[in-house]
Amino acid sequence: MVVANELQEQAALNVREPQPQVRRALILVDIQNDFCPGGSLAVREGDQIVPIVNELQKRFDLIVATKDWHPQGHSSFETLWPPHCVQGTRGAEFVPALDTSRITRTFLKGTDMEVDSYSGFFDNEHRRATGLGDYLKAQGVADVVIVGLATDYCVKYTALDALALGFNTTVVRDACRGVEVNAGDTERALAEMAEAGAEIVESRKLLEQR
Ligand code: VGL
Ligand code: ZN
Repeated sequence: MVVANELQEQAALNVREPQPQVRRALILVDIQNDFCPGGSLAVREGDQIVPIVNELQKRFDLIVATKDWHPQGHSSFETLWPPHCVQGTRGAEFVPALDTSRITRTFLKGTDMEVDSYSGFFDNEHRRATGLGDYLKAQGVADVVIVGLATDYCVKYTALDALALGFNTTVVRDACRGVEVNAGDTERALAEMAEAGAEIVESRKLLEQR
């Protein structure tokens, strides 16, 4: 039968389709002006990760980024945080020193007025996906390496969701900094990520590999 033959041919073609080669991705979490010294929600030494992140990027074939991207008057500004990363403002832009030339996709989060989004994958109520998970899976990614701001919020929740989605997850400790609303939050966040299955490494370990 013509139709069946066509289906078989189609199936055979699909089998021969090249699989995506990229297996490992670097995720840059919220490396934005407002999270760096001088910004409205400044993370101490937030800017110091940038040279390390730029060096790490050279070791990756696939680099993606997230941006905290809030509408004006976002609900989190009334409760937890000062206004920050408002869409279209300078504070929401990537830090100028960050090499952005090889970022293939940027995923925006925190765009819903009422629901915040710390993770780069889902909002805090896990109602909406940003598309990051599907994108990485479509690229054949199995391993993710996470860097950025802030260790105790967006890096942490991005790492926990990455693990839940089945990615082998590494967090580069010295390529992240925490907000430390309470002293010790950063260390506790690292312990929590490790407990959930993330590997916590120093950048040196990745930069030494050839
Ligand atoms: C973040 C607090 C509020 C972060 C974002 O990127 O870690 N923290 N919005
Ligand atoms: Zn935010």
